[in-house]
Amino acid sequence: MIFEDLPTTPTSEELIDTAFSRAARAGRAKRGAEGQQSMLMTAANVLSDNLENVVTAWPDFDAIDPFYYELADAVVAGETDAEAGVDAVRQSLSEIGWAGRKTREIHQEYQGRLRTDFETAKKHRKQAFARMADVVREVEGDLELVNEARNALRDLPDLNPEEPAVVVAGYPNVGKSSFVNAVTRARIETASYPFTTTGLGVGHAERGHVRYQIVDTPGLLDRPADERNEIETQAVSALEHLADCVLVLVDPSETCGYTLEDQLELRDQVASRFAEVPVLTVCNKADLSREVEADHYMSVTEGENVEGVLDAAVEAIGYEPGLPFEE
Ligand SMILES: Nc1nc2c(ncn2[C@@H]2O[C@H](COP(=O)(O)OP(=O)(O)O)[C@@H](O)[C@H]2O)c(=O)[nH]1
Ligand SMILES: [Mg+2]
Repeated sequence: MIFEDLPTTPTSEELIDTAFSRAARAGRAKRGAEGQQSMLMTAANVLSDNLENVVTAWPDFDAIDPFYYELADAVVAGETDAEAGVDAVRQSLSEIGWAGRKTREIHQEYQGRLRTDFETAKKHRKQAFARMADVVREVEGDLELVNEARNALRDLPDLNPEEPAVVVAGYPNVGKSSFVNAVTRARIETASYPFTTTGLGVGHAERGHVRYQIVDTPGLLDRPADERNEIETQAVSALEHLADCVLVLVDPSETCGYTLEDQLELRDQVASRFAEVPVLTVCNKADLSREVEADHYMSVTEGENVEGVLDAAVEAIGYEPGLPFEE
């Protein structure tokens, strides 16, 4: 996960405290005006280095996989007050970069004025510190936003745009989670995405030495598009980049609590949204009813054709290991 290793972002006050206390220590090692010069240089270096480190810790948003881009956009918009997720982070990073350069400029501007007697040097050094502190406080909100974004992004579950992915859609209670559980031997990693109340479930299954991600989508692809809020819609955009095949589960017994008509309408919506990849209609609860035209029929609870449905998804993806994988 490209956002996993983002370091904590310091606050303005933390940066200022660290810089000025390190400066005070450096200043004590020398006498007179030289001590003041040393303080100025130390404070400027600590501030500009730390501010620049915040910026360089982030990946280049223009270069990352579109899946991560959309995901970050949805997560950040959901977690912070910023309306445009990634744009807000970029804007803040650019402000923080500006602050880093500005502290260097202040250093340059003042260093000549400190080559004088102690009292004058001290006066100018204090002025320089006050200006540096102002600059850092000016980006206080930006540092906070970047830190919130970092906290939201670092705990995302292990979804990998490079690995083939089967996305499971369908109304609540049609058997999505039961299916994902049945085909993924390993435990499901359920991570609370900020944009779903229940969290996306991610499991893995292996076929022909290839690992497939099987993604359960409660809160996203379990309801009509017009009932999704803006952030959920963005999250669905991320899923579009991730999915290599979509299984839409329908329950013709309607014991899920939704009419078959509504379920098929959702299926049609999903099919047009995920137009680039195969979308298979899977009748689940075939032990109760098979009254629907579907690509495949299964019963998860009866263990009927469950692996067959996964095989069909794998075949539809047609992934060839060793060849560069097209989305
Ligand atoms: N009769 C029958 N019940 C099923 C089948 N698959 C799942 N269920 C039941 O349907 C309910 C909802 O399943 P769940 O996997 O939580 O659905 P989800 O909301 O789509 O994730 C549970 O009580 C399951 O035991 C099936 O093939 N046949
Ligand atoms: Mg479920």
